[in-house]
Amino acid sequence: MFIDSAKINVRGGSGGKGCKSFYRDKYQRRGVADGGDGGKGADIIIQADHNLLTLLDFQHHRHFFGSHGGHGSGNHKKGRSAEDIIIRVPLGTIIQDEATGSILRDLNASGEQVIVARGGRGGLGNWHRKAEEAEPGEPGEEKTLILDLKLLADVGVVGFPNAGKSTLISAISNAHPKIAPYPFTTTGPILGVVNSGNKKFVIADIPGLISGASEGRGLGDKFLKHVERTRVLIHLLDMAGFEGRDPVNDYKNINLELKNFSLEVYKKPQVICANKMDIEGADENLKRFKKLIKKPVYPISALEKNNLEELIDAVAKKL
Ligand SMILES: Nc1nc2c(ncn2[C@@H]2O[C@H](COP(=O)(O)OP(=O)(O)OP(=O)(O)O)[C@@H](O)[C@H]2O)c(=O)[nH]1
Ligand SMILES: [Mg+2]
Repeated sequence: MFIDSAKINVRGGSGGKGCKSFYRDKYQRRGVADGGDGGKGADIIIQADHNLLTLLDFQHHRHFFGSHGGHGSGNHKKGRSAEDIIIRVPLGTIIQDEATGSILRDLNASGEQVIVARGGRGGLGNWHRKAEEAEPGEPGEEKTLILDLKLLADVGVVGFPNAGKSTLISAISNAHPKIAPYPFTTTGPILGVVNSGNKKFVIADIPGLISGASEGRGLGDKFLKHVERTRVLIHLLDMAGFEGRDPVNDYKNINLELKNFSLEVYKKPQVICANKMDIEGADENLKRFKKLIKKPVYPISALEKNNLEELIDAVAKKL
């Protein structure tokens, strides 16, 4: 199961209480204030970790409460500071404060950290002249956060269901998504690494799009956000028109859905790829396609692994 968003509740630990205490020996009529300060409460920190791939853990574990700082004690002794809590999330996680809607951070580098809820300051002990009474610790910050994962891939493969996106990804990368002759086989995004000669890039297989995806048809466009941060798109077409579809219309329709989703995605450089060239009739379709669309097209057969090097080269060049 691919979970790409989660909601969590975080609260920093409260600060420890300051201490009220007086030191007195037998010669002193009035004691000397010597109550120490409270320690600081735990911060809640979110850290990006490249070993994680999903936000699945947060389905079960949603509350992260920091422990409070130690209380101060006599003889100027400061309470201990609480240990911070570190929450690990996959690279590419966007953290949003639910109450304000503001994006706290977009974690893109492994190890990058952000404090999402500060622990409270410890209260002052009565040894401070300004604090006649010992103070209580401050409460920690509390927030509800929305975590959203956008995959970080260099290349996204877009196309109609059954165009052969998963077949292509398993032919050129280390990923092996399920392949089947029915639409919407792929129900969540999948990442693969292409490693060919001196060329290396990360490629994302996303579920198929259909006309009306931007209005929620099929699996809708909810997975398209995963291509927002890619740099190049492979626009994969079933050039054989195997299911009675017309590749020229498919090409236009997918572009229309991309445009409805976001202009930025629509404007990304595309490598147009004609798949299923091993099937009869694909050649004629390709001729017609070239005549009408007038853009470079890379003919391949993902199934028979034909011309894949040429495609990888073209993608690497665009990158
Ligand atoms: N003849 C032929 N069949 C292909 C080729 N590429 C894919 N197929 C077949 O097309 C069907 C769909 O392939 P998938 O790779 O699952 O297609 P997809 O685009 O990932 O489909 P969804 O995940 O449903 O969007 C499968 O039966 C594949 O074997 C090709 O180059 N030639
Ligand atoms: Mg697929």
